[in-house]
Amino acid sequence: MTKSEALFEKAVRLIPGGVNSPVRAFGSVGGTPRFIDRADGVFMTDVDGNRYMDFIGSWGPMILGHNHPVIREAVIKACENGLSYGAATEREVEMAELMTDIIPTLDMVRMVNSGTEAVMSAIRAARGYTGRDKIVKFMGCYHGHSDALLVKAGSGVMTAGIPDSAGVPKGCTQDTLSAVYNDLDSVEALFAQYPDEIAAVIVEPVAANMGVVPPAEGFLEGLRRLCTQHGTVLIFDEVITGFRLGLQGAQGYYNIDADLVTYGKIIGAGMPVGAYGGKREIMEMVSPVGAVYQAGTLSGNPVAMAAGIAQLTLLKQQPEIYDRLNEKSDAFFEKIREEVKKAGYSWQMNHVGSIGSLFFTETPVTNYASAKTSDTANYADYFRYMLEQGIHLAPAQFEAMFLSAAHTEENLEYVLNAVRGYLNR
Ligand code: HOZ
Repeated sequence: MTKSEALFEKAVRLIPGGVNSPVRAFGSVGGTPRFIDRADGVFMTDVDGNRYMDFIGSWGPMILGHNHPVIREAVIKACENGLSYGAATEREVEMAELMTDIIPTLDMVRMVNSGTEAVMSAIRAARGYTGRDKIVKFMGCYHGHSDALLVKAGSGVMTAGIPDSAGVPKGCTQDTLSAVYNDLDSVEALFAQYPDEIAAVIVEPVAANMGVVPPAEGFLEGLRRLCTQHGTVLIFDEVITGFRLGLQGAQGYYNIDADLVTYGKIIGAGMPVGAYGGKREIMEMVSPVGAVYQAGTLSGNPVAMAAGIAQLTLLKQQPEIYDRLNEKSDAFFEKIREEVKKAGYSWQMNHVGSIGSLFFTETPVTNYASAKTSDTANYADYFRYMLEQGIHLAPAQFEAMFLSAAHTEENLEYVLNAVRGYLNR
């Protein structure tokens, strides 16, 4: 028995499913999750000493690779001054200044501890601002595990095939309306049905929790137009795309301004951090200025801020990192597409910037319904093959593959060879 197997056996007795987040359990791909001991650059090493080239990247934040020396040093230095005060710090102001400088639509920003928290707080702010209750979300988009958003959600919920989570009272989701991603008509229909009732439309500008699904041309522009027309707050959930598609995230990449934006782990360089921010008149609804209550002892934690500031500063100083990363990723994903085609398959390779997903379906994947046509057993087979080659992909079809600035051409060539190997077995 390997150490990972022994740990998993023990873990399932102590932790639901043996994991602290469902997707880690390998439930849809089979086998035992690898218990990771350490990570450096593009490699993760498990407790048995096996090394894997990592394409999870902690679900996004490791855009510079694991254990980056600048971030590590910033964290160690911050730890020397204590771990948490529950009081205001200079670093929080520095972080807010950094983010609002980089992102033109952020007049103000509030730190929280995760993407889930960021989203539920942004929605509360939008509801407080508009005095309306209803929100529109898109099927297959995932905005964390808060009650109101677990309606036809992506990520682990989609992998588990659960349309709505148990334990969520009906009252919590009665104001959550579902639309079809990339289908403006479905959004227009909801506005027609509930004129003057919709507080917010929340969207992952690039859906990355039903696998990667890019926005169709005009989709995000259409959402912007409809929200402006109806006095509705447009929320971009940039937990995955923020500081990943470019310094200004999807807003910059697609040149669309949202009213509120939510961020997650990438702004903490992997530490538990999230944030929401946007227009001053909405953010000034948040307490202690306004009547929308939201709080947190660990929000703006000094160590987490040190990590995030180090990562964002580095990215701000070297924006060319994004050009190189996006170019390299584009070429890599296109080569996978070519290999798949050459091998005689019609599978779909979706990608934007440094995130991508291979879907095992002939149907173009543009929304929740088409993503679900992917043969997940085939994905599981592919995942296991790649793991045997020392390549750690996301252990579920409906997640993204994340590339980082640390992945070299040589690393990617190794992966392409493995893909070829899989296709020609
Ligand atoms: N899709 C999730 C990240 N956005 C996967 C990570 C998790 O749930 O643990």
